[in-house]
Amino acid sequence: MNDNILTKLGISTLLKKDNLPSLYLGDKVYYGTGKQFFSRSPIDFNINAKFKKISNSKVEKVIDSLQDEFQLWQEVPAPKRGEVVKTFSLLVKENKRELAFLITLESGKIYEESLGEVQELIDICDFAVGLSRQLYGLTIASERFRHKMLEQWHPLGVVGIISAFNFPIAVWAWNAMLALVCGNTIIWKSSSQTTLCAIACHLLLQKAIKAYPTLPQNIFSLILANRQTTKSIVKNKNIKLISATGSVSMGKSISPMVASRLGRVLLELGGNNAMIVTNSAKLDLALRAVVFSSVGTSGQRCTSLRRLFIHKKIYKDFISSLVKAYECVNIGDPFKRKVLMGPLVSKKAYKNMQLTLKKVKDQGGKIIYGGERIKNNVPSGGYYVKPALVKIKHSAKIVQKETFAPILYLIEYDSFEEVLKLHNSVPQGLSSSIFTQDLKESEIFMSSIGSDCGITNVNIGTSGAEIGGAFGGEKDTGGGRESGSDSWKNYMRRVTNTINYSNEIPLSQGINFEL
Ligand code: UN1
Repeated sequence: MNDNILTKLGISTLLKKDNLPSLYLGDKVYYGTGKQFFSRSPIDFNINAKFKKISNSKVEKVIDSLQDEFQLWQEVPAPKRGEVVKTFSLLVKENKRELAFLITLESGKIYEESLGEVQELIDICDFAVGLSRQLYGLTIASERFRHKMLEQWHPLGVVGIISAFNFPIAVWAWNAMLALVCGNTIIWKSSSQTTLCAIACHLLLQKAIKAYPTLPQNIFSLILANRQTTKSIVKNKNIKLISATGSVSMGKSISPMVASRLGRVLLELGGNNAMIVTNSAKLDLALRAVVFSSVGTSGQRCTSLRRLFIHKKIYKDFISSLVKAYECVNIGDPFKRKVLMGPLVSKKAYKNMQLTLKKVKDQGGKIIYGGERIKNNVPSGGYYVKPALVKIKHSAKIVQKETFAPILYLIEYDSFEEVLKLHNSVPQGLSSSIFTQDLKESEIFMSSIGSDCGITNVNIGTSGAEIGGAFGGEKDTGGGRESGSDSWKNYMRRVTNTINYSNEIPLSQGINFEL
């Protein structure tokens, strides 16, 4: 590991006997004393960081103090809160390469994509800074004489953010930067795979708030924890909103816990994203979009392309171009220039991929390219695979499932009506795309009778969304929306006010209630 980078980011000074703190609140750090856990780099399986489990009582205390600090932070004017985000963003810009290094080291995504991820964080900061002057409500016409109705948006309280390994800092920032300008305090449970990324961001954020010594200082905390500790966070009544990114099963397990205490959840769960390549599509563009969407981040984005519907007139030719393109994908050390695909995140991810490919065969599918592990010309220890192309019937059970790996199902279609039905027939509903030059097809695809996903693209791939739009999806994807548009409303509570400036006290609905 590059020690200079850890020193520059202030992480080295925290290392105590090979142990890093598991809990952070503002400037304070707490070392765990329980079971030890490690994070390993997917590149070569070397250990990056070691931690010990922190006690639940410590975590509860931190949440209590976030609750106290919230009382102060909510009163700081929103544009002032935005200034803290602006300062943080400048610090991130200064450390862009260092943060990208940590992302690649801990997630295994290629360095170029990691730079893109840091940029995504910077972009959402810009968005949040602008937003800090635009937290507006409506005024509503009252039915009563000389009455006024209006809506205000107030801060919520402590917000809990659970983030995944594949976007260790950008997806956290989608939530955290909005939650902060909205006046909330934050507890962040980062993926235990990407702990150094999380510590680095926490320390930069801490540096940013320190630049404003008169403002409350302990408004964000970070916890590096296992499942047990996560549960205790999710169940804590002081946390007003839990925003979680991860698998469908994770969402299904935490959602009832939050519901049982009538808290709020914002879920961004799995996708089973599809693209339709019609016979009018510009095939060279479609091909490039398919490759980035299916192979980018080693097929480990929630927006990764998993199902590809190809019109029967172009099916054969398109597939042979696709195989050729896949053959050109350089797989290996994600730090190396020209490498387009790094390793899978873990042995478990590799095993899942192989299990899925076995099921593919059992269910009548045929692997026409890739799927196997590569051991030559790649760092030893990591799980490097060739991305797989699979011919299979859409009715095969395995196609309904999201496997977080580079496996692309190829399905031939004939009629547009038929393909739309197939497209929507899976349990998940995150991202979708169509390549067509036919206006009617693209309009239908985007309409209410078209794709049932939260993200519906025309002539671009399924992955790589910009921060300006609301991000999220329907059905098993969880229904949450994060990032742009009016997603900020998730992090605030709405208040309806009715004001009487008349000399009477009329009741609504014309009710007469004279004494
Ligand atoms: C994710 O994989 O959880 O749209 C998020 C994209 C990225 C974000 C992915 N901007 O692919």
